This record gives sequence, C-alpha cells and structure tokens, in this order.
Amino acid sequence: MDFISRGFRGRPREQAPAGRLPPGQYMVRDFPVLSAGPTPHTPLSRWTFSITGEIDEPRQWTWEQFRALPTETITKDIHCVTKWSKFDTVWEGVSVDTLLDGVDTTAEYVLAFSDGGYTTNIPLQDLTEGKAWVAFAFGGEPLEPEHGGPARLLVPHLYFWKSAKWVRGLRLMSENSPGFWETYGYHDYGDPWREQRYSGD
Ligand SMILES: Nc1nc2c(c(=O)[nH]1)N[C@H]1C(S)=C(S)[C@@H](COP(=O)(O)O)O[C@H]1N2
Ligand SMILES: [Mo]
Repeated sequence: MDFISRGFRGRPREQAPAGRLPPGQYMVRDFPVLSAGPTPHTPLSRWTFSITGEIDEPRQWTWEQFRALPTETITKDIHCVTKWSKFDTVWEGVSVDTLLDGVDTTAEYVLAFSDGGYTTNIPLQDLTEGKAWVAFAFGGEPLEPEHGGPARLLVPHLYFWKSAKWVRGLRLMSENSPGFWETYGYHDYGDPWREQRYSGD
C-alpha cells in the first residue's frame, strides 16, 4: 500500500544539504528546459558575439575567434524562479571579464540580447570579477540547443532567467532598461537569496 500511495503522489522530494537551497526552492537532479519561444538554430558560420552600446569601439567575435579565447571550467548551483535548484552544474565558458578586458566604459547596466529576441538586464558589476560567463559546454559536452547552445550567458548568483540562452551579445548602457521577463513583472535584479521573484519582492 505504501508503494501504491507513493507512486500516486509522485516521488518524494530529496532533502537538500543545509544552507545551500535559497528560500522557497527545491532540489532537482534533472535539467528542466524553460524557453519562452522556439529554439533558434543559428549556424556557427553565422554566429557572432558582440559588445555594443556605451563603448568606444564595439567588439565582435566570430565563433572561431570566440572559441580561441581563454576558457574556464565553472561549477555552480543554479536557481530557477519556478523554484527548482540544481547543484554543482559544470560548465565551460569564457569569462565576461575576458570579453570586457581593456574596455573603458561609463556604463552601469547591461542588456544581454539573444537569437529569437530574448533580452535580460543585469547591472554591469554583476557580470564582472568572476561572476558571469558565456558558456558553450555543459557537463563536458557542447551545450545543447534546448539549453541555449551554441552559447548562453551564465550568471549563477541571480535567478536563472538572467542566464540568457542563445546569447549573441551585451549592450552596455548608462540607464537601466528592463528585459523580456522584467517587463512582464519579474524582479529587476533577481537575487534568489533575497527571494526577489517578482517586481516589488
Ligand atoms: N533566450 C532565452 N533565454 C532564456 C529563457 C528564454 O526563454 N529564452 N528562459 C530563461 C529562464 S526563465 C530560465 S529558468 C532559464 C532556463 O534554462 P534551461 O532551459 O537551460 O533550464 O533560461 C533563461 N534564459
Ligand atoms: Mo525561469
């Protein structure tokens, strides 16, 4: 009977290690896919990554140039606003510090933009000093298109909607400008530890 009622209710949720789960979150072992639209499939031959906006000389890399940049392996917990958290996700990517190396800017805000039109806004200081990457591999394999391949932004200290899939560039801005979910009432900043899910939280 115990077996039947367990099956009926679904698998019980696993206990997360103390102190690692932000308020209101639960732990998952799988990797859910959350996309607001269809998965774009930009061929690598037409893929570029750009830094635009408040910058003297805009920067752009082809896929080959981007993949020739120094890379880092990153192991982080990720937290989705729909309440799942996944621990110890392993990524490979280029640090945003590397992409911004030598850039002199007065900008304080960034709008990340993606294939398909998705955008998300992040303060510039939340992308620098080892806090954000443009990731092209997950779990030692090329990043799957559903999870944002060929490359996605990875900003693990903020809710995962800030980690723009299919990212194609960063626009440096002196004024804050809300992105896709932020315009629909999600929190402007999105700190999981302060449970900043929606505007006003
Ligand atoms: N381009 C794009 N990036 C996106 C999204 C999206 O819809 N489009 N969804 C965001 C949300 S709400 C989450 S939780 C994560 C989900 O990433 P995953 O599908 O790899 O789990 O991607 C974020 N980045
Ligand atoms: Mo999300």
